[in-house]
Amino acid sequence: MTVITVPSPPYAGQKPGTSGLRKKVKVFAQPNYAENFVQAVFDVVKPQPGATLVIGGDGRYHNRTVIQAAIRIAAANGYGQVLVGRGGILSTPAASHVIRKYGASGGLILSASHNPGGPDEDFGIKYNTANGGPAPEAVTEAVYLRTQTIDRWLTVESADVDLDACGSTRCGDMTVSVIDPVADYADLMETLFDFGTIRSAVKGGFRMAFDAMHAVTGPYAHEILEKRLGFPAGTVRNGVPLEDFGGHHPDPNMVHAHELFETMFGPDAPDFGAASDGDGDRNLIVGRGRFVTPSDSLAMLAANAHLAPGYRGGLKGIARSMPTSAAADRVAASLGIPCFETPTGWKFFGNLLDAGMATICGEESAGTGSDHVREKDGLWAVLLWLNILAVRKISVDDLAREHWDTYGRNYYARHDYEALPTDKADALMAELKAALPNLPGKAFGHLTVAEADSFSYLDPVDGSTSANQGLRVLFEGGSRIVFRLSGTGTEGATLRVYLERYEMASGNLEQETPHALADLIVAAEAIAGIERHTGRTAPDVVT
Ligand code: VG1
Ligand code: CO
Repeated sequence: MTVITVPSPPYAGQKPGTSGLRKKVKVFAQPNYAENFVQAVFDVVKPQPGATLVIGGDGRYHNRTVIQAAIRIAAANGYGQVLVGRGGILSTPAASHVIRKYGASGGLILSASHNPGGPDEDFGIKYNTANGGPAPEAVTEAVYLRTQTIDRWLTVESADVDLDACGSTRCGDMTVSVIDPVADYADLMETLFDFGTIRSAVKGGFRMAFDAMHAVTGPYAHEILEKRLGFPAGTVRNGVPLEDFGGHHPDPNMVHAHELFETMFGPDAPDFGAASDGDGDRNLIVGRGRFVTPSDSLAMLAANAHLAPGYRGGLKGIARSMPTSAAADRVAASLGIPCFETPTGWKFFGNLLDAGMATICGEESAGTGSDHVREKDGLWAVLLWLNILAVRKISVDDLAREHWDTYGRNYYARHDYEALPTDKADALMAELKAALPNLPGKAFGHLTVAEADSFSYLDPVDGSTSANQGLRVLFEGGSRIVFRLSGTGTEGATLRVYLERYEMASGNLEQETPHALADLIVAAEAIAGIERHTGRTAPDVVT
């Protein structure tokens, strides 16, 4: 095998964000851009000769081009085997499972998740380590440093691999195996959930609608929901992955999955509605006439997980990202298990899961998962919901009400201000950070600030610290506002404002969320001066 060295100057700005490197396709398509990044990853992780690498993506535009390049670069860097999903497809959780199942040293996941796709839209590359999880900060930081000094990438002379047929072929001295992207993952789901009981519910007339949003979960949902669980054909909507997701944002929320919402709030709503995002790691849960916030979903799943075979032994702990509501904390307290609060991004759950300290994790951004893989997992959450509903024979709405009657209700919303000029967003955050020490004791309407800080996380497993993970304003009585800048956007800055208000079980559990949060919305403006800094008077997206 002749290794070819391609000279290549570094590119600025190849800094992985919350979940890998995300840029416009036009940026990634520049000569050497993706190659430099992939080579920088290999330079940092230094694969053992003969190691296995998993490659897969969400099927978006540019996926196949980067996969072909990455295969050749892997061969030149001494990998012994690449496992790649047929069609270049692997959902993020499926990739995590494949890495673990086949003992790979790591994997490349090509995705920009919920961001739109197509020639003028977004692309992304993320490296996952041998545990199947996103590389921790120490690795992503080292990769970034490497991209700044890189001066070459390695490749081999080899024809493109036929990605559309399962089977093995050679690239240099390396074996490339094109694998069924769905089978391993679907089999794993059967070990965790009671498919028999769900099938019986379906036979008994239980109906659902699943919106795959023309993204990666289509083939997984067809196989699992329609084939293995017996839901009728047509249960899965928009089930064919498209390179541009049909021109939509594959983001499962009220804004981008509005058709599903219309179905679920309409006259002929089925029992259960769900959707997933571009790369299959997020989930949207909506019952007939009842939207379940992701924070509530985490709490409700944790409270009922023991009803599924994979979790019959109970949970070791729960972990949630800091901006996620405290609903799960109350469940953990009642189960007598620990609850961990981590920074935003799934990579921070990896150590807790590996150490057996947490079983279930979740984020307010529609991410839920468990220790079965090391990524959040959209269809997993859908199946756990189905398993619980099938066992309990209860509607989503009744389950939610029962939960709030027991634990109280955390009214919650996230307001996103997108595509802000970066300097304005930075100025807002800097000014707010400087003002935090003066906030305690101040009143905003009848909300009084109890504490205010910049969230810093001390990882209890490896002792590492991650500072500047969001600005928190905590009010007396348990209400809270969090301010943070997104680390996944590709255009300017996105300000996220997270609003949470706790209402005890004996309180008013029947309010509309915007009404329940009205005081907090006013306080957020008074505290941060969003309009003064950005000129914006309302968020672009409310989830
Ligand atoms: C967002 C979410 C975060 C999630 C991340 C990756 O990050 O807020 O909770 O882990 O996306 O999810 P940010 O930095 O933009 O707030 V995904 O489905 O895009 O891989
Ligand atoms: Co995603």
